[in-house]
Amino acid sequence: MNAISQDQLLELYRKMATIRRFEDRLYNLFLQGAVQGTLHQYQGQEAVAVGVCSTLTKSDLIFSTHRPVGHGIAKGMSLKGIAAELMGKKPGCAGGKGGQMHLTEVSVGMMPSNAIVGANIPIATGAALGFKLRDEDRVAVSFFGDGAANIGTFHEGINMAAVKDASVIFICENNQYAASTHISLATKIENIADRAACYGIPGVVVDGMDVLEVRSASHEAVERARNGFGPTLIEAKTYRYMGHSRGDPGKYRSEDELAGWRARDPITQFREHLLAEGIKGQILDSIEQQVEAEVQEAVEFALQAPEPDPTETYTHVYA
Ligand SMILES: Cc1ncc(C[n+]2csc(CCOP(=O)(O)OP(=O)(O)O)c2C)c(N)n1
Ligand SMILES: [Mg+2]
Repeated sequence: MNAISQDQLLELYRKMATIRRFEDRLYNLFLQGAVQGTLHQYQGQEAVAVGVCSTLTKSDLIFSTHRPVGHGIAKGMSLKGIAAELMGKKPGCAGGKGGQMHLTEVSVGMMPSNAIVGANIPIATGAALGFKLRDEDRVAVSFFGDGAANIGTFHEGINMAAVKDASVIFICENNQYAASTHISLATKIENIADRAACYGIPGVVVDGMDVLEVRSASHEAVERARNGFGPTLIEAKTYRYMGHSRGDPGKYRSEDELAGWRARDPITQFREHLLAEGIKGQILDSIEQQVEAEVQEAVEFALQAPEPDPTETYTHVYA
């Protein structure tokens, strides 16, 4: 892919650091009772959202899941809007009525995230078919998990996109588990990306802990899609550090397994890469301080924000 500037490298670092810091903070806020509902956290998977979204423009659309915070931040959502949404507050991105699984900011291309596993795959395909009909130079990205790859919509959505050469990129974040079920109990093949062959499209496996590798594969897929050659299925091998949702202590996996993945942490690894490239540690430290301040500001904003007005209970309800 084309060369990457130092500013772009630092932006990848900033985005990954923001997701990590924000998610860690949300965990504490949840324990303090400030977050409404549950939390599905993204720590460990940052390189996937950031690598992919760094290859998109603002007008490209992403379709996320029950684990959308990292995707939203990577696509440019306001931290204040996310924080307030998770706390059920009025200035939240969905008016405080959607909660953690329903993040959206259409103006930056973050379509409403969908908690029904696999559901966004045909929806992203539909969006891309819409771009084609309107002759728009845009791509749609569907993020989904390894569990979603065994849902019928995976087959229907990808097959339709392939047949129509729709400008959509399918990103399977294989974090090894669907809730407590290890992938080996649900999927007989080694690589989900191999299924791409059934649809006649490219399938690529990437190291989901390496932001530059994800970015490079995504760049190629986006170029292909923009030039009318249709979809690509990218499988990013990754890991979630936290339990599936906040009530899950993750007893179904070993400490050793977790430690092995943490040793390949996407942010630590990338920091080492940047230092080796000659970028000064102070620059990275100062980015982390800025990130900390930005997260703090968003959290304070959300804590102090008003709750939705009870008279709005039935607005945005369609029946
Ligand atoms: C159709 C459907 N079935 C079951 C669920 C309950 N559920 C929520 S998340 C999840 C696991 C999803 O695993 P995966 O697709 O690998 O995503 P991950 O949680 O690992 O990000 C399940 C079974 C659901 N939300 N939707
Ligand atoms: Mg999974």
